[in-house]
Amino acid sequence: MKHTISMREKSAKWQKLKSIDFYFITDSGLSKKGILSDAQEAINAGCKIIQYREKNKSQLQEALKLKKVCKKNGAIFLINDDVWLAVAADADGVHLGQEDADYLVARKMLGAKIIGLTVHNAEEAIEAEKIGADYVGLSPIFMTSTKKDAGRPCGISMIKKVRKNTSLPIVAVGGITKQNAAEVMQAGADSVAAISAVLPGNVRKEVSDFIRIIKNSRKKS
Ligand code: TZP
Ligand code: MG
Repeated sequence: MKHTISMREKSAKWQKLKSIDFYFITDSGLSKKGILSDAQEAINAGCKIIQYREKNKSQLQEALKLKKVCKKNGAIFLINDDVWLAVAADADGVHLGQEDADYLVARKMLGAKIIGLTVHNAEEAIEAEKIGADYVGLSPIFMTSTKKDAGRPCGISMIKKVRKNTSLPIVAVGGITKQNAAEVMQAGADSVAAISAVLPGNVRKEVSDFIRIIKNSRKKS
């Protein structure tokens, strides 16, 4: 059953998250020029959201520098996993996996800031909407070697299923490339995130290509 649009969904936050096109996630391991440069290049290409994801080494000083890059350019700045770091850096929000911080505790700490949740199926997406998450990161869509514990690929069919069951913005993640991005969007994703497909290449060019593909696929659907 397709969800009807509620007042909440029409909020500025919802609309902003629905229209972000390409969602950039930092990865210092794959980066050639460093994550600050990567984020700036992604933003220069038109990216409107940056997630700081540095497993085991998230640092306040680096987060603050990244936030400065985002704020200067009007991009949303999120932090992966670490709610305390998000509070300390006054980020725009966090992205949490199913096994990360408790959602309700995070919501208490972050108030109206953005909380995105990783989901793997329609049931988790329905629950994410029920508890008040702002978007879902559906993953992994395809095989990925970037996140070792990403689990089994859920495929294009799961994007369609999740789309039918939630009106939350859907960010598709995991194994996304310029070759499959249009199909992913047409299946019902609102945006895509890709790491290995943009790093360590020419970030500005790769992100710009993705955004063009995403915008074109929106026109067709
Ligand atoms: N979350 C689920 S899969 C993934 C993350 C961060 C890794 C995506 O990397 P890639 O290289 O785009 O498959
Ligand atoms: Mg996590």
